[in-house]
Amino acid sequence: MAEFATRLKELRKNKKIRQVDLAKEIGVAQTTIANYEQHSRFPDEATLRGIANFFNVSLDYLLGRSESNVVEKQKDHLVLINPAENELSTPSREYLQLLLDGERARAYELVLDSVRKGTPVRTIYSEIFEPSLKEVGRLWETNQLDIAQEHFFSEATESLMAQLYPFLRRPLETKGVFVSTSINGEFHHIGLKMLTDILEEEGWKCFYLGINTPTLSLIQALKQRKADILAVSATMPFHVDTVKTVIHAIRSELSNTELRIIAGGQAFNGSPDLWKSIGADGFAGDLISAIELVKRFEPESDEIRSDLA
Ligand code: B12
Repeated sequence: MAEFATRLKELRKNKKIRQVDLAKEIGVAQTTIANYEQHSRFPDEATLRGIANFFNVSLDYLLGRSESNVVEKQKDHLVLINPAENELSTPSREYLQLLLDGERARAYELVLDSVRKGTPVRTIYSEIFEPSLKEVGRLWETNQLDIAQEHFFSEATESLMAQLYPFLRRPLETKGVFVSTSINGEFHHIGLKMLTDILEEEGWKCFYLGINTPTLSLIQALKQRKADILAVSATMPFHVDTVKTVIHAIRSELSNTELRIIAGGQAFNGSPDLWKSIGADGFAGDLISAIELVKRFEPESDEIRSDLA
C-alpha cells in the first residue's frame, strides 16, 4: 500500500498534474487522491485500472510489484469486481437499505424468511450478500458511507451467515478434506467463509481457520486433518507476496502429499496469471467458479475417504 502511494504521487508529479485534476479524470473526489497518497485509503480494482490507464503504466508497476512501467496486454481479461454496481437485484438492494437504515432485525427477517421458503443459502450468498458488500465498498470508496457504517454492515452480514449455517444441505458422502484460511495480515475473510460453507453442501469436510494462522500451525493442521485442498484468500494486493512465501513453506514441508493449494480473493482478480506465479494449483474469482475449481481437484471416486464419512 505504501508503494502504491509513493508511485501514485511520483507519477502525478512527473506528469505535472494537480490532485484535483487527476481526481476529475478518474472520477473521484480530490480528497480521495490525497488519501491515496497519504496511505490512508486504497482504491478498488476499477479505480486502480483507471489510474494505471490514465498514466499509461501497468498495474504491477502502479502497485510496486514491477519496475517496468510497460502496460500489460491483459485488458481483455479485465474482471470487474462489481459489474452491476448500480444494478443490484431487488432483494440485495432491500437488504442493503435496511441495514444502512439500522433496521437489522428486518434485514435478517428478509433473508431468513427467504431461506425458510426454500431459497438455497448459496443464492443468498451470491445474489444478496456479495453484491451488497461490494456496493458498500463502492459507497465507502466514494465517500458516501463512513467506515462505521461499513463495519456495521459487514459485522451484521457475518452474524447472519452464522444463522444460515443450519440451513446448509449436506450430502451423506464425503468427498475430501478442505482447509481454508485468509493469509496473515489480511482482515477480509467473508468471501472465503462463504466459499467454505458452500463446499460443505458440496460434500467436503471443511475446516475454516479464519485469519492470521501462523504458518507452522497451518502446516500442522494440514497434516492433522489430512487435507486434500488448502484454500488461501487475499484481498489486498500487498499480501500476494506473503501468499507466495506461505505456499512455498507448505510445499517444502508437505512435498510427499497430494495436497492442492488454491488461491482466490480480490488481490488476484485483476491479473489472470498472478496465481500461477505464486505457486498455486488453481484460482477462481467467484463462488460459482470456485465450486467448479474444487470439483476438478476431487480425489478419484475409488479413493474417496471412508474414514471421513
Ligand atoms: C467488509 C470489508 C472490510 C472489512 C472486512 C471484514 C471481514 N470480516 O472480512 C474490514 C473493515 C476489516 C476491511 C478492512 C480494510 N479494507 Co476492506 N472491504 C470490505 C468490503 C466492503 C467487503 C469485502 C467482502 O466481503 N466482499 C464480498 C466477498 C464475497 O467478495 P470477495 O472477498 O471477493 O470473495 C469472493 C471471491 O473473491 C472468492 N474468493 C475469496 N477468497 C477466495 C479464496 C479462494 C481459494 C478462492 C478459490 C476464491 C475466493 O469467493 C468469494 C465469493 O464469491 C470490500 C468491498 C468489496 N468490493 O469487496 C472492501 C475492500 C476490499 N476493502 C478495501 C480496503 C482498502 C480496506 C482497508 C485497507 C481499509 C483501511 N484503510 O484500513 C482495510 C484492509 C485491512 C487488511 N489488512 O486487510 C478495498 C480494497 C481495494 C483493493 N484494491 O484491493 C475494498 C475493495 C473497498 C473499496 N475500496 O472499494 N474491509
